[in-house]
Amino acid sequence: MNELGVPTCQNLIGGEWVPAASGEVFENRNPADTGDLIGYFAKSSRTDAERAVDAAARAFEPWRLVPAPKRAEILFRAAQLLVERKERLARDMTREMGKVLEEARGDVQEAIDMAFFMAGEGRRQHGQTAPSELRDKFAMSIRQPIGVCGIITPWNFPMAIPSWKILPALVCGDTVVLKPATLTPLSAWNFVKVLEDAGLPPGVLNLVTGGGGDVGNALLESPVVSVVSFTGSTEVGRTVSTKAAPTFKKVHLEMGGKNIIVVMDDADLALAVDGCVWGGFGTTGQRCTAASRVAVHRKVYEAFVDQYVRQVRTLKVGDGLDPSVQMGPSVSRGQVETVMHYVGVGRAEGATLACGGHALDTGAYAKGFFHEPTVFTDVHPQMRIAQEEIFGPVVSVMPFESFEEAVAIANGVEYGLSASIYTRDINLAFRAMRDLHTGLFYVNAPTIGAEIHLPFGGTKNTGNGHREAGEAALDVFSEWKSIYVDFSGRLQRAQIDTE
Ligand code: UN1
Repeated sequence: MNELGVPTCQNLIGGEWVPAASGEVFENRNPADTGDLIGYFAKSSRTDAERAVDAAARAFEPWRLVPAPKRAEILFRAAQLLVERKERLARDMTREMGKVLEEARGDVQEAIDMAFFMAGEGRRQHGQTAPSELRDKFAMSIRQPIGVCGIITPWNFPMAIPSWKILPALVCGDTVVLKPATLTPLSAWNFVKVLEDAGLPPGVLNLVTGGGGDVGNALLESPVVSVVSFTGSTEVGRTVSTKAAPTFKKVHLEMGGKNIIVVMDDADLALAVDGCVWGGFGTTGQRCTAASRVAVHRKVYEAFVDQYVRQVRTLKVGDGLDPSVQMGPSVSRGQVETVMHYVGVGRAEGATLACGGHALDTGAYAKGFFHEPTVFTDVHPQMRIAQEEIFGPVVSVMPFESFEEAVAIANGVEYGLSASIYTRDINLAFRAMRDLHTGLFYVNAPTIGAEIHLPFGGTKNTGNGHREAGEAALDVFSEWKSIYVDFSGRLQRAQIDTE
């Protein structure tokens, strides 16, 4: 804490809170008011990352031998501490990331849910037993921990996403080095502190704050790190994949989205409008799952657009700590500039700017990264605003004539995270469930709001085949071992001896 009450938050390496080896720090500022300096964080380098990897490697042997139900007891305690600290952690999150307080509480709640769920896995982590093809022989499979996990997390869910990755790793018996997004180190720090206070042994979880170029690369290139789990853009994901390839580590990637809500002509229109507003502008559109595309049946297109735009115009933009505000700032200047850039692209492509379209930078907005909620209508599915992930408060609305055309539009992007249909026709709903090429699908609900106990992830350029959350997360953080026990007392040869 300096004389102005601004704290300095350090790395956690091998159970010690330490500054960066270089002694350097970076600032964390509030995106709603850049005059608000939240704290200084360790600006780490490769040296710090390597020390953290060493600490995690040393902690692995004793940790993997702790019985899983005992490891889980620490997770249960962490869940309880998160419940106790929820309000403070949510306020810290809104202050550093900008999402409205109600949503920041939801983000902490997601970490709480994951802590209880993964603690439960301490007494499950079920394997299989199977009959052997030979007499007097037993066959089974068990999950084994893998080793050191390098975890690289984004700023949009600054506590939920670290929890999705760290908690399954810990319950599986792995040790962790966490590199959180440079824009949101405080929520990561708060989460790591909870786990330390819950009694995690030194070195089992290490925190190294700083840039991806230094810290991230050290994790990706380290031969000691066995698993890398990354959430972020498809572009960075490709680099992660390439850098991790020479050491054959397991790589779990969770990347971009261009999610769609399909509104059929028989939909409950008011319900669909509510869903599209929440799906498109919740978290200021900064969710991988955001409904950045809306396709509407021509028969109800005009009525939908009219109600949708009217409702979007009423959204109150401002500081997420103000309870009357519905949409906070973008997380950074770079992010709001991306939004402004795409508004220009949409105009140039000939889409109709139905509302919004401007950055907000006067009066109460002057010191933050605010932008109006923006809707483009009459968008063609091939336009860049309908193809590329913007990660901001911009939604593209497109008309279609038939269900088949809607499916083609929905699938006609490089991403495959989430999709939704609003319809009362059960047959269409089931066809859409089957035919839309995404990892998440909703009926009569928006594309956001996945719950933690089902697999989370996407197809195509959204992911690389893995899933996080739910039991599926265990597959990322553990390895199968198949075990055969022959109790016949004689040599039996599989595939050869038939008696
Ligand atoms: C993300 O945007 O990266 O399903 C995660 C949802 C949230 C998680 C989003 N539970 O929208």
